[in-house]
Amino acid sequence: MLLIACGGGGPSTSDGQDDAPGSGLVFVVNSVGVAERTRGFDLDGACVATDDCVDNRLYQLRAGNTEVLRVLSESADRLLVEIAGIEPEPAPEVDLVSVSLYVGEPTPTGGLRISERSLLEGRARSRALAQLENDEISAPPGHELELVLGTDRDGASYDLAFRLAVAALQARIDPAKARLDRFLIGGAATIPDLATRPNPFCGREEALCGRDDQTLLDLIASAAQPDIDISPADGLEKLHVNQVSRRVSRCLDGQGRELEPSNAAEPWTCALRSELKDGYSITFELEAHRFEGEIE
Ligand SMILES: [Ca+2]
Ligand SMILES: [Ca+2]
Repeated sequence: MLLIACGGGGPSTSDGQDDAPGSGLVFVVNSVGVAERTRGFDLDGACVATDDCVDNRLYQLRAGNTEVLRVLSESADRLLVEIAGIEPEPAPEVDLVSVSLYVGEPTPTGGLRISERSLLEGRARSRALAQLENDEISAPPGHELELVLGTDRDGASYDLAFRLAVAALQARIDPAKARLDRFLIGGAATIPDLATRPNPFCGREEALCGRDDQTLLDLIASAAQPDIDISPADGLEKLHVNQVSRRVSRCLDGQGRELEPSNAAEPWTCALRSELKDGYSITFELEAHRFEGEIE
């Protein structure tokens, strides 16, 4: 007897969306950085020239890649990628799977525990429904993903993380399912998220620090304008940075109307206005290998 049927129909399939965190294939990210300008996804369906549709406006943050790798290697926590819902052989031609991102915290026994901060109601906060076809995993733009590249020195909060809107991903999984390579995660780092994150490079990589108390948005807006018009698509918001204070000094909505700061003495608080929703495209390039230890 070769098969024992379970129930009346064919074998049931899973897209992994309801699987318990840590029960799928877990990989540890061993390399991450911002990708070159031409690598990534077409997030907005628009092209700047023929065959130039990829959106990766923040590619210049590549200048911080060495620092990002240092933070990743020095942190005790691990960035984990889980793929759940892979069907056993013979695999269907197109297999729906779930890709989740977590922070793994070390346990005394050498294993990892999925951080509570990565979970919401028992599931990954950062999760995408993807397709697996010919060893290629892909999820089109449209997800909300948080990519935590490093935890801060006291472990209290993440200081090197990006929350990406309209996010997409792709990766190649080797046939032995031991590695993920050609792995890209792209999306729009939004104004409200960047405006609340301190510039992680201050005190570490001075070329990427305008002043000590600036936010990541202050750094980015001094070199680039948002390029991804997020709902409602009403035109791109604009930010001005004061060259003396090195902080955001004016915010304009998609129609070019000025948004007043909530605190007139702190002009950069205009970037905290709830009307601002647009973002800056960015692509991260990762490599990950299968985690062989225990997930608790
Ligand atoms: Ca595009
Ligand atoms: Ca807009």
